[in-house]
Amino acid sequence: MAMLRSFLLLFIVFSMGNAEVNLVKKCPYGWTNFGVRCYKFFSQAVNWITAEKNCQSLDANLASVHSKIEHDFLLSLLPSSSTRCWFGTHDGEQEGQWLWTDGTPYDYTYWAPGQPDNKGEPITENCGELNFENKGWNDGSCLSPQGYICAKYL
Ligand SMILES: [Ca+2]
Ligand SMILES: [Ca+2]
Repeated sequence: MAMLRSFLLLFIVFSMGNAEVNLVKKCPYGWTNFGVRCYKFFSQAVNWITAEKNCQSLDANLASVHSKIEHDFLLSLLPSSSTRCWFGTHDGEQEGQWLWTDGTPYDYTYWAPGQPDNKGEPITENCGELNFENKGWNDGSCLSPQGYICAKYL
């Protein structure tokens, strides 16, 4: 009986331990939590595909956006109100078909007025840029160097 009680006690202690681990799931140092994901702005200016690859090397993707609240949260990570940066949308597969690199549904947009315009010759614009003229998203030339925001799940 005493042994059974010890086992029971051990079981309870271990269960509580696990529950605690789940509760204290935190973002890595330097990343900011929002909802179920962690976000970080990187100031190193690189082209869009390098930005996505850099995110992937950190077990992340360029950030996707699914609501105005999330969009405003991303802006709050930028060092200044005029900073523009790469995030996770592109229409490089098929013109006008915008996707998120993290594979989440394309259920929200916040394009700046007149964007996306796929402008620029001979290079067209296929990569998502955040905070264009403080007005919203822009499709920019994927080759231009910019900072970027990565996102990963908790
Ligand atoms: Ca395009
Ligand atoms: Ca554009």
